[in-house]
Amino acid sequence: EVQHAVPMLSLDNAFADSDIEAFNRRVRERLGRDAEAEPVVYAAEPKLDGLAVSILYVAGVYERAATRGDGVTGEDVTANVRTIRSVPQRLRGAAPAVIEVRGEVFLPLAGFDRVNREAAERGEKIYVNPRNLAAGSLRQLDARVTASRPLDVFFYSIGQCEGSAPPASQTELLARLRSWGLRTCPEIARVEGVAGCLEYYRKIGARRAQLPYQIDGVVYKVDSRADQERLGFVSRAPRWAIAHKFPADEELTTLIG
Ligand code: I6G
Repeated sequence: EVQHAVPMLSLDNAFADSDIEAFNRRVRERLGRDAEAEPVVYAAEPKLDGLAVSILYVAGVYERAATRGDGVTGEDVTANVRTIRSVPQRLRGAAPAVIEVRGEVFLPLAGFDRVNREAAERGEKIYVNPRNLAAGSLRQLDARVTASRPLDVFFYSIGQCEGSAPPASQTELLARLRSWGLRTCPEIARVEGVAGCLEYYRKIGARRAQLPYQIDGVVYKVDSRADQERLGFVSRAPRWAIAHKFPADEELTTLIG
């Protein structure tokens, strides 16, 4: 077990456009920003269907990795996450003395197909979806099995941070993560107001089937960290972010018997 020094929160979910309109209205009211002339700027990115992890670097060196668990206590997955090729053993440049970076571990679709094909050839059980395979891979007792799975990771936030002032916005945070050699999602965009959020949702939704990984929605975060701090949190979710989910996939099937 690992106690998270800074809790790993969850996000509130939204399904309808009207939920996003209500979210944006609450944000504007709390920030006292009523004027249409001054839309709230959001950082938008796809919500990957993977597993949230938190990785601790001390003096820039990989120290420990944990799953989200219940947000307060996670599971130690240090040996397994170390085998993911896009997780650096050492951060580039001037990393803070202590930094916890958080993101989503996932299995790209091409890797999922390959692992399942090989499992089928050996007569082993196949996995229902990439998320299950990613979760199973992180829980392996033998890290060599994890290493054989083509896992990847995109980072999107930080937890504990000592020895450096936090960035002034989500956009700057993502740029800083990249400067340390950590991968972020290439689809990230800065959008304005509810119209910008909904346009982003439609564009990503239209490309969903072509993306090389599974996503189940998009996330909008108030970009300014000062505004995030003014908005704060309710129970275990930030008031300054929301997950806009896609409807569940539907397929037709023929009933044979
Ligand atoms: O579950 C999440 C998925 C994606 C997140 C998240 C995210 O950002 C792109 N960000 C935060 C701050 C949290 N959960 C709590």
